[in-house]
Amino acid sequence: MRSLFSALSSLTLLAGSFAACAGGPTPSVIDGPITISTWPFGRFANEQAIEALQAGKSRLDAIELGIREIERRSSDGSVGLGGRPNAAGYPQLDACIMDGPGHRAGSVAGLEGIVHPISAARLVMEKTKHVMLVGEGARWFALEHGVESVDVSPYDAMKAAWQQGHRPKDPDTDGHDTITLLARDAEGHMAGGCSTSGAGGKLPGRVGDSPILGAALYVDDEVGAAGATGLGENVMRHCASYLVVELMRQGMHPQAACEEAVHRMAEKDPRGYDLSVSFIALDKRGRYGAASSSQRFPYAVATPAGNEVLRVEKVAPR
Ligand code: SD4
Repeated sequence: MRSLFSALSSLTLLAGSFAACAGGPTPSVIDGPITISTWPFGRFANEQAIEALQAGKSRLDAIELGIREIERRSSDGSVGLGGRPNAAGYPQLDACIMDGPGHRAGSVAGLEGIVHPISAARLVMEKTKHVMLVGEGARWFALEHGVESVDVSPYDAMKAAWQQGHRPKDPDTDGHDTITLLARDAEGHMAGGCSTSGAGGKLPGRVGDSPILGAALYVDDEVGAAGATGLGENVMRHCASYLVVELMRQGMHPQAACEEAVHRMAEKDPRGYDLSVSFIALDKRGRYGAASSSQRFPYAVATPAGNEVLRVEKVAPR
């Protein structure tokens, strides 16, 4: 039984990689766990997540463990405390998590000095009657619940210097690389999460798309899940992940839904396709896809049979 599943999963991954290279849709997928995540480093998140699902852990554990791995590595430069600092020189982190069954969600924004924002977001979902906490309140809540933290007193000096006009000369407003991770468990239920230090050089207090449900992440247990990475200001104005999921609800393959979302956004925006947004999507049947407005976009897909980085070319204007 297991070997049949593995064989079919391999075929699925092979087909997926062919389809992603060719820009065409992936075929139907058999039952079983599958995870998909943004950027090449997403494979490290997938590794943790798929292992967790195979070990019988919950889909939320899989999402949290997968994203914690990227927050822990903090090496790609825009997730976790090692991520890109804001214009005042210190990191403010955003994260969210969403579970298909029960349509539950939790989110944190502008979080300072917390090592694992995704864990704080999950705690908001599971321990409060709220969906989103921001800034000092979010930090206090995370500390109260024992989420690993660092001293933020050095941030005060940075904030003070910034208020006095000593600003970093060249904020990196272009740098970004958020982790968004989507999963379907062996029972066919969906979950997702997202974590970032946000766009480099953002103004202190700026909140991007990553902690906003419907923007950088949306999960509907009847349909599937979608997530985003890229310039949050563009993603959030279009409720883009919600749009991708709704397009899948109307019958579109995840690949087609991601591409259609890019077209819709570009056709409304004076900047056209120069939006710096990328999407991943996974439907209830295990089919997946990705699309990007303005660059070749790598993403990672894993099943128990394998974990690989696929690439899609940027969407061509229609
Ligand atoms: C933001 N969407 O804060 C995030 C950044 C990002 O890939 O996704 N980078 O705008």
